[in-house]
Amino acid sequence: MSRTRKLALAAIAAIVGLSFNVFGVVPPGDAHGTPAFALAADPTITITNHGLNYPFSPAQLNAKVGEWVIITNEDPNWIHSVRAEDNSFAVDVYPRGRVRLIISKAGRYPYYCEYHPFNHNPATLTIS
Ligand SMILES: [Cu+2]
Repeated sequence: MSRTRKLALAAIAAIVGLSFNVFGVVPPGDAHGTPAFALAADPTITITNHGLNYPFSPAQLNAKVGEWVIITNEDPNWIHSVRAEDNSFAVDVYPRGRVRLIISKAGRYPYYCEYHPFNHNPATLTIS
């Protein structure tokens, strides 16, 4: 195996190690996760640390039913969550961690961080 290929496999392993699947939206039988690594094209919510503010970016994200939604926490210090206001899904994302969410039901899902409810911007995930 070439050195380049070994490095590529190590990089993929590192990404997979940081990622895990979350089941979103009841009924659970309709939600599913697949172990894999994120692609650049996946719709992504990024959480960053700006002092006392931890913006969700973009504030409005559109995705399709069954599509991977990647949540990346670039904050090196704090765990954050993405919890739908209607409790359809709730995921914790560790510092510098990444979670993949698959939502099986179309809808408009305003969400928040349960750990810092006043330090994030209002944000919505719209699934069509
Ligand atoms: Cu938070």
